Amino acid sequence: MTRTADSGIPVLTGPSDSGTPVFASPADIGTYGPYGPGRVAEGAEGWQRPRYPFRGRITADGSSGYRAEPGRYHLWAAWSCGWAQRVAIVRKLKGLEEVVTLSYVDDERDGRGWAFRERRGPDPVRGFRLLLEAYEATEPGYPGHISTPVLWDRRTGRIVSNHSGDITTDLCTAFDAWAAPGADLRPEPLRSEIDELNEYLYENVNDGVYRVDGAFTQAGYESSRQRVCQVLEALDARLADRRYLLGDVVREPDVRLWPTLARFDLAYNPVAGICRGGLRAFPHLWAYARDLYRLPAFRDTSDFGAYRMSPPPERADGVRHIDVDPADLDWR
Ligand SMILES: N[C@@H](CCC(=O)N[C@@H](CS)C(=O)NCC(=O)O)C(=O)O
Repeated sequence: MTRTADSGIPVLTGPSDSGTPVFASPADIGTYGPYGPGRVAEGAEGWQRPRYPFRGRITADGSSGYRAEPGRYHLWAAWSCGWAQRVAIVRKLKGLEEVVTLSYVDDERDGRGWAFRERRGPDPVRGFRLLLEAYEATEPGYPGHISTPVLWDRRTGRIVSNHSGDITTDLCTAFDAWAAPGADLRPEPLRSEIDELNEYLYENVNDGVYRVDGAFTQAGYESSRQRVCQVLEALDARLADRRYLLGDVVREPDVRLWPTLARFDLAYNPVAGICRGGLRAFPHLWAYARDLYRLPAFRDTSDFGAYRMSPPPERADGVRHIDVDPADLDWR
Protein backbone atom coordinates (compact mmCIF):
# COMPACT_ATOMS: atom_id res chain seq x y z
CA MET A 1 0.00 0.00 0.00
CA THR A 2 1.04 3.60 -0.45
CA ARG A 3 0.52 6.65 1.67
CA THR A 4 1.86 10.14 1.13
CA ALA A 5 4.30 11.76 3.53
CA ASP A 6 4.14 15.48 4.35
CA SER A 7 6.62 16.17 1.57
CA GLY A 8 4.30 14.56 -0.98
CA ILE A 9 6.76 11.69 -1.50
CA PRO A 10 4.94 8.37 -1.70
CA VAL A 11 5.92 6.08 1.13
CA LEU A 12 5.35 2.38 0.78
CA THR A 13 4.07 0.91 3.99
CA GLY A 14 3.39 -2.56 5.20
CA PRO A 15 0.58 -4.56 6.70
CA SER A 16 0.95 -3.30 10.25
CA ASP A 17 0.04 0.22 9.06
CA SER A 18 -3.23 -1.01 7.68
CA GLY A 19 -4.32 -3.08 10.65
CA THR A 20 -3.69 -3.73 14.29
CA PRO A 21 0.00 -3.46 15.15
CA VAL A 22 1.66 -6.75 16.02
CA PHE A 23 4.29 -7.22 18.69
CA ALA A 24 6.66 -9.89 19.95
CA SER A 25 5.90 -11.43 23.32
CA PRO A 26 7.94 -9.95 26.21
CA ALA A 27 11.66 -10.77 26.34
CA ASP A 28 11.95 -14.03 28.27
CA ILE A 29 15.42 -15.35 28.90
CA GLY A 30 14.03 -18.24 30.97
CA THR A 31 12.27 -19.60 27.88
CA TYR A 32 14.48 -18.44 25.01
CA GLY A 33 17.87 -18.08 26.70
CA PRO A 34 20.11 -15.06 26.33
CA TYR A 35 20.91 -13.63 22.91
CA GLY A 36 24.30 -14.75 21.68
CA PRO A 37 25.11 -18.44 21.98
CA GLY A 38 25.19 -19.94 18.51
CA ARG A 39 25.18 -16.55 16.87
CA VAL A 40 28.06 -14.55 18.31
CA ALA A 41 31.59 -15.68 17.39
CA GLU A 42 33.53 -16.89 20.40
CA GLY A 43 36.90 -18.41 21.08
CA ALA A 44 38.76 -16.65 18.30
CA GLU A 45 42.16 -15.24 19.16
CA GLY A 46 41.63 -11.81 20.68
CA TRP A 47 38.52 -9.79 20.10
CA GLN A 48 37.12 -10.57 16.66
CA ARG A 49 34.29 -8.44 15.40
CA PRO A 50 31.91 -10.75 13.59
CA ARG A 51 31.59 -10.57 9.82
CA TYR A 52 28.53 -8.75 8.61
CA PRO A 53 27.31 -10.60 5.55
CA PHE A 54 24.91 -8.21 3.85
CA ARG A 55 26.98 -5.61 2.06
CA GLY A 56 24.76 -4.30 -0.76
CA ARG A 57 25.32 -0.66 -1.71
CA ILE A 58 22.90 2.04 -2.81
CA THR A 59 23.99 4.33 -5.61
CA ALA A 60 22.37 7.37 -7.21
CA ASP A 61 22.48 5.75 -10.68
CA GLY A 62 21.51 2.25 -9.55
CA SER A 63 24.72 0.73 -10.94
CA SER A 64 25.15 -1.27 -7.72
CA GLY A 65 21.77 -2.95 -8.15
CA TYR A 66 20.08 -0.68 -5.61
CA ARG A 67 19.07 2.73 -6.92
CA ALA A 68 18.45 5.59 -4.51
CA GLU A 69 14.71 6.25 -4.62
CA PRO A 70 12.39 7.94 -2.13
CA GLY A 71 10.13 5.60 -0.19
CA ARG A 72 11.98 2.47 -1.26
CA TYR A 73 14.23 1.81 1.74
CA HIS A 74 13.70 1.38 5.46
CA LEU A 75 16.13 1.35 8.38
CA TRP A 76 15.75 -0.60 11.59
CA ALA A 77 17.79 0.73 14.48
CA ALA A 78 18.18 0.14 18.22
CA TRP A 79 18.34 3.17 20.51
CA SER A 80 21.19 1.64 22.49
CA CYS A 81 23.26 0.89 19.40
CA GLY A 82 25.98 3.34 18.42
CA TRP A 83 26.37 1.73 14.98
CA ALA A 84 22.70 2.31 14.29
CA GLN A 85 22.82 5.85 15.65
CA ARG A 86 25.48 6.82 13.09
CA VAL A 87 23.03 5.93 10.34
CA ALA A 88 20.18 7.80 12.06
CA ILE A 89 22.31 10.93 12.50
CA VAL A 90 23.34 11.04 8.84
CA ARG A 91 19.75 10.52 7.72
CA LYS A 92 18.69 13.54 9.75
CA LEU A 93 21.67 15.75 8.91
CA LYS A 94 20.91 15.11 5.24
CA GLY A 95 17.21 15.86 5.73
CA LEU A 96 16.20 12.41 4.47
CA GLU A 97 13.58 11.57 7.09
CA GLU A 98 10.80 11.27 4.54
CA VAL A 99 12.97 9.67 1.88
CA VAL A 100 14.38 6.76 3.89
CA THR A 101 12.06 5.65 6.70
CA LEU A 102 13.41 4.51 10.06
CA SER A 103 11.98 2.72 13.08
CA TYR A 104 13.30 1.21 16.28
CA VAL A 105 13.43 -2.24 17.78
CA ASP A 106 12.81 -2.82 21.49
CA ASP A 107 15.68 -2.33 23.93
CA GLU A 108 15.47 -5.81 25.43
CA ARG A 109 16.66 -9.03 23.84
CA ASP A 110 16.38 -12.72 24.58
CA GLY A 111 17.62 -15.63 22.47
CA ARG A 112 15.34 -14.53 19.63
CA GLY A 113 17.36 -11.36 19.13
CA TRP A 114 16.01 -7.87 18.48
CA ALA A 115 12.22 -7.67 18.54
CA PHE A 116 9.38 -5.21 18.01
CA ARG A 117 7.43 -4.39 21.17
CA GLU A 118 5.05 -1.72 22.42
CA ARG A 119 7.73 0.46 24.04
CA ARG A 120 9.48 1.35 20.75
CA GLY A 121 6.64 0.60 18.39
CA PRO A 122 5.72 -2.01 15.80
CA ASP A 123 7.53 -2.82 12.60
CA PRO A 124 5.88 -0.48 10.09
CA VAL A 125 7.18 -2.30 7.02
CA ARG A 126 6.10 -5.91 7.16
CA GLY A 127 4.59 -6.26 10.59
CA PHE A 128 7.52 -8.41 11.72
CA ARG A 129 7.60 -9.37 15.37
CA LEU A 130 11.30 -10.24 15.36
CA LEU A 131 14.11 -8.68 13.36
CA LEU A 132 15.19 -12.24 12.62
CA GLU A 133 12.23 -12.40 10.24
CA ALA A 134 13.89 -9.81 7.99
CA TYR A 135 17.08 -11.87 7.95
CA GLU A 136 15.08 -15.05 7.26
CA ALA A 137 13.20 -13.36 4.41
CA THR A 138 16.57 -12.49 2.86
CA GLU A 139 18.35 -15.77 3.55
CA PRO A 140 16.19 -18.64 4.81
CA GLY A 141 17.94 -20.47 7.65
CA TYR A 142 20.27 -17.51 8.23
CA PRO A 143 22.55 -18.58 11.11
CA GLY A 144 24.46 -15.37 11.84
CA HIS A 145 24.16 -12.17 13.78
CA ILE A 146 20.84 -10.43 14.06
CA SER A 147 22.34 -7.00 14.30
CA THR A 148 21.22 -3.42 13.89
CA PRO A 149 21.33 -1.29 11.83
CA VAL A 150 19.52 -3.03 8.99
CA LEU A 151 18.77 -1.39 5.65
CA TRP A 152 15.77 -3.03 3.98
CA ASP A 153 14.59 -2.77 0.37
CA ARG A 154 10.81 -2.75 0.10
CA ARG A 155 10.98 -3.47 -3.62
CA THR A 156 12.85 -6.76 -3.42
CA GLY A 157 11.76 -7.62 0.13
CA ARG A 158 15.37 -8.17 1.17
CA ILE A 159 18.05 -6.75 3.41
CA VAL A 160 20.43 -4.58 1.40
CA SER A 161 23.00 -4.12 4.15
CA ASN A 162 23.59 -4.60 7.85
CA HIS A 163 26.92 -2.80 7.77
CA SER A 164 26.66 0.63 9.35
CA GLY A 165 29.75 2.08 7.70
CA ASP A 166 28.49 1.34 4.18
CA ILE A 167 24.97 2.53 4.99
CA THR A 168 26.26 5.77 6.49
CA THR A 169 28.43 6.50 3.48
CA ASP A 170 25.64 5.75 1.01
CA LEU A 171 23.20 8.00 2.87
CA CYS A 172 25.86 10.73 2.72
CA THR A 173 26.17 10.55 -1.06
CA ALA A 174 23.53 8.59 -2.98
CA PHE A 175 20.37 10.55 -2.05
CA ASP A 176 21.55 14.06 -2.87
CA ALA A 177 18.61 14.60 -5.25
CA TRP A 178 16.32 14.69 -2.18
CA ALA A 179 18.77 15.88 0.50
CA ALA A 180 18.73 19.21 2.32
CA PRO A 181 20.79 21.75 0.41
CA GLY A 182 24.31 22.24 1.68
CA ALA A 183 24.54 19.15 3.84
CA ASP A 184 27.72 17.74 2.32
CA LEU A 185 29.19 15.24 4.75
CA ARG A 186 31.65 13.76 2.21
CA PRO A 187 32.77 16.50 -0.17
CA GLU A 188 34.64 15.05 -3.13
CA PRO A 189 38.01 16.76 -2.44
CA LEU A 190 38.05 15.50 1.17
CA ARG A 191 37.03 11.90 0.53
CA SER A 192 40.38 10.21 0.96
CA GLU A 193 41.07 12.18 4.14
CA ILE A 194 37.57 11.33 5.41
CA ASP A 195 38.00 7.62 4.65
CA GLU A 196 41.36 7.55 6.38
CA LEU A 197 39.96 9.30 9.44
CA ASN A 198 36.89 7.03 9.51
CA GLU A 199 39.19 4.01 9.50
CA TYR A 200 41.42 5.45 12.23
CA LEU A 201 38.38 6.16 14.41
CA TYR A 202 36.96 2.70 13.80
CA GLU A 203 40.21 0.91 14.67
CA ASN A 204 41.15 3.00 17.67
CA VAL A 205 37.94 4.24 19.22
CA ASN A 206 34.64 2.88 17.91
CA ASP A 207 35.77 -0.72 17.74
CA GLY A 208 38.69 -0.01 20.08
CA VAL A 209 36.43 0.12 23.14
CA TYR A 210 35.06 -3.34 22.31
CA ARG A 211 38.59 -4.69 21.98
CA VAL A 212 39.40 -3.54 25.52
CA ASP A 213 36.35 -5.37 26.83
CA GLY A 214 37.04 -8.48 24.77
CA ALA A 215 40.79 -8.77 25.53
CA PHE A 216 41.47 -12.09 27.16
CA THR A 217 45.03 -11.60 28.37
CA GLN A 218 46.22 -9.01 30.87
CA ALA A 219 48.75 -7.65 28.38
CA GLY A 220 46.13 -7.45 25.62
CA TYR A 221 43.80 -5.57 27.93
CA GLU A 222 46.48 -3.09 29.02
CA SER A 223 47.68 -2.35 25.51
CA SER A 224 44.21 -1.98 24.02
CA ARG A 225 43.05 0.28 26.83
CA GLN A 226 46.15 2.46 26.55
CA ARG A 227 45.65 2.74 22.84
CA VAL A 228 42.09 4.06 23.27
CA CYS A 229 43.22 6.56 25.93
CA GLN A 230 46.13 7.78 23.77
CA VAL A 231 43.89 8.27 20.78
CA LEU A 232 41.32 10.17 22.86
CA GLU A 233 44.21 12.37 23.97
CA ALA A 234 45.29 12.91 20.38
CA LEU A 235 41.72 13.81 19.37
CA ASP A 236 41.52 16.17 22.32
CA ALA A 237 44.66 17.96 21.11
CA ARG A 238 43.33 18.06 17.55
CA LEU A 239 40.13 19.74 18.74
CA ALA A 240 41.98 22.42 20.72
CA ASP A 241 42.02 24.74 17.72
CA ARG A 242 39.10 23.62 15.59
CA ARG A 243 35.41 23.15 16.12
CA TYR A 244 34.96 19.81 14.35
CA LEU A 245 37.42 17.10 13.33
CA LEU A 246 37.93 18.53 9.85
CA GLY A 247 37.40 22.23 10.54
CA ASP A 248 34.30 24.40 10.73
CA VAL A 249 31.80 22.01 9.17
CA VAL A 250 30.39 18.70 10.44
CA ARG A 251 31.64 15.85 8.24
CA GLU A 252 31.17 12.08 8.22
CA PRO A 253 33.99 11.38 10.76
CA ASP A 254 32.22 13.54 13.35
CA VAL A 255 29.20 11.30 12.96
CA ARG A 256 31.37 8.18 13.22
CA LEU A 257 33.03 9.36 16.45
CA TRP A 258 30.14 10.89 18.38
CA PRO A 259 28.02 7.82 19.33
CA THR A 260 31.05 6.27 21.07
CA LEU A 261 31.63 9.47 23.06
CA ALA A 262 27.95 9.61 23.98
CA ARG A 263 28.09 6.07 25.39
CA PHE A 264 31.55 6.29 26.91
CA ASP A 265 30.77 7.16 30.53
CA LEU A 266 27.54 5.17 30.84
CA ALA A 267 28.59 2.02 29.04
CA TYR A 268 32.03 1.44 27.51
CA ASN A 269 34.18 2.90 30.27
CA PRO A 270 32.44 1.25 33.26
CA VAL A 271 32.05 -2.06 31.42
CA ALA A 272 35.55 -2.35 29.99
CA GLY A 273 37.60 -0.17 32.38
CA ILE A 274 39.33 2.12 29.90
CA CYS A 275 40.28 5.60 31.13
CA ARG A 276 40.02 6.95 34.65
CA GLY A 277 38.17 10.24 34.53
CA GLY A 278 36.12 9.36 31.45
CA LEU A 279 35.28 11.81 28.71
CA ARG A 280 35.59 14.86 30.97
CA ALA A 281 39.31 14.11 31.31
CA PHE A 282 39.61 15.32 27.69
CA PRO A 283 38.26 18.89 27.89
CA HIS A 284 38.30 19.79 24.19
CA LEU A 285 36.78 16.47 23.21
CA TRP A 286 34.08 16.86 25.86
CA ALA A 287 33.27 20.41 24.71
CA TYR A 288 33.14 19.17 21.10
CA ALA A 289 30.80 16.31 22.09
CA ARG A 290 28.42 18.74 23.83
CA ASP A 291 28.61 21.13 20.90
CA LEU A 292 27.48 18.37 18.51
CA TYR A 293 24.73 17.35 20.92
CA ARG A 294 23.13 20.78 20.37
CA LEU A 295 22.38 19.77 16.79
CA PRO A 296 18.96 18.10 16.43
CA ALA A 297 20.43 15.27 14.35
CA PHE A 298 22.58 14.21 17.31
CA ARG A 299 20.20 15.15 20.12
CA ASP A 300 17.00 13.69 18.70
CA THR A 301 18.63 10.36 17.86
CA SER A 302 19.98 10.00 21.43
CA ASP A 303 18.37 8.28 24.38
CA PHE A 304 20.90 8.19 27.21
CA GLY A 305 18.48 6.09 29.23
CA ALA A 306 19.17 3.22 26.82
CA TYR A 307 22.99 3.36 27.13
CA ARG A 308 23.68 2.39 30.72
CA MET A 309 25.50 -0.94 31.07
CA SER A 310 27.08 -2.64 34.08
CA PRO A 311 30.38 -4.52 34.11
CA PRO A 312 30.15 -8.29 34.34
CA PRO A 313 30.22 -9.34 38.03
CA GLU A 314 33.19 -11.60 37.35
CA ARG A 315 35.32 -12.15 34.27
CA ALA A 316 35.76 -15.78 33.32
CA ASP A 317 39.16 -15.10 31.73
CA GLY A 318 40.63 -13.73 34.99
CA VAL A 319 41.81 -10.47 33.36
CA ARG A 320 41.76 -7.66 35.93
CA HIS A 321 40.17 -4.47 34.61
CA ILE A 322 40.39 -1.09 36.35
CA ASP A 323 37.21 -0.07 38.18
CA VAL A 324 35.40 2.87 36.65
CA ASP A 325 32.02 4.00 37.96
CA PRO A 326 29.36 4.90 35.43
CA ALA A 327 28.86 8.66 35.12
CA ASP A 328 25.70 10.38 33.96
CA LEU A 329 27.19 13.51 32.37
CA ASP A 330 25.41 16.81 31.99
CA TRP A 331 25.18 17.22 28.21
CA ARG A 332 23.54 20.65 28.25
N1 LIG B 1 29.70 -4.04 12.14
C1 LIG B 1 28.31 -3.83 12.44
C2 LIG B 1 28.11 -3.85 13.94
C3 LIG B 1 26.66 -3.78 14.35
C4 LIG B 1 26.46 -4.25 15.77
O1 LIG B 1 27.40 -4.75 16.44
N2 LIG B 1 25.23 -4.09 16.24
C5 LIG B 1 24.89 -4.59 17.56
C6 LIG B 1 24.05 -3.62 18.35
S1 LIG B 1 25.02 -2.20 18.75
C7 LIG B 1 24.06 -5.83 17.38
O2 LIG B 1 22.96 -5.77 16.88
N3 LIG B 1 24.66 -6.95 17.74
C8 LIG B 1 24.07 -8.24 17.60
C9 LIG B 1 24.99 -9.17 16.85
O3 LIG B 1 26.01 -8.70 16.32
O4 LIG B 1 24.71 -10.35 16.82
C10 LIG B 1 27.93 -2.52 11.87
O5 LIG B 1 28.82 -1.66 11.79
O6 LIG B 1 26.78 -2.34 11.49
